[in-house]
Amino acid sequence: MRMLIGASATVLGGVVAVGVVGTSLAHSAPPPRQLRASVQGVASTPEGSLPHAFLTLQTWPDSMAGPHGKDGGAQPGWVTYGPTTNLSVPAHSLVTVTIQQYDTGEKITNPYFAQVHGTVGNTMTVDGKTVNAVDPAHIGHTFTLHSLVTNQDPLFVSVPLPAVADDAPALANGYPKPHTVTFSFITKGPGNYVFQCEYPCGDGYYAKFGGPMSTQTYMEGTVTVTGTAATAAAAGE
Ligand SMILES: [Cu+2]
Repeated sequence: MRMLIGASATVLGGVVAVGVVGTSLAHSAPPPRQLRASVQGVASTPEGSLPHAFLTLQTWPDSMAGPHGKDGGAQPGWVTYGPTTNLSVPAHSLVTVTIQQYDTGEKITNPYFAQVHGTVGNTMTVDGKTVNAVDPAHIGHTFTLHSLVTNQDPLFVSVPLPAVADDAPALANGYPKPHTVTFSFITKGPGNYVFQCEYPCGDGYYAKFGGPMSTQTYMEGTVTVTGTAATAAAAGE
């Protein structure tokens, strides 16, 4: 969203068909290193006592931070997830995700994605406050995790990441103070899943769903649910 919004955005905003869950995923080489959720003890959950795994991610307004290298790699102007989009979490576990959201934003096309879905309690926290939705007029990105069409256990989690104010001052790292979003979800069996952003943040591309929105390692990535709760707990991960 750091790139300027063109006049076309106003025109497109009202007419763009949304709901790109299931979109084909473009690939960009090479694949980044994998970030494995770290298991720290057990948590009591609505589904009983489960291993508790933690992940921390960021959403950046450009690619100068994150997985693409200090120079931003091939597309330094593209928005991106970080520190990688290749994620691994244990099966049959409670996974708590923290996302530091550094980007500005605007109105989300599909207000469904301004709501929290699929987390424990269908809530998340934003800067410490528990909510089940955020203002659809100020969305930076979403974290939307879903299954592919396979016979593995279904998993769907979607949380909105509120926009940072346009006039928020930059800190020493060149970025504004982020919003911190946390949420937890419970994994089922092992499988291969994908996540992507459902806020059209691909400025300069068709319907703003191209470019970083349709390229893995930017606004799309993979989530591998691995092993069983027993092995994850035994390994102390
Ligand atoms: Cu996005």
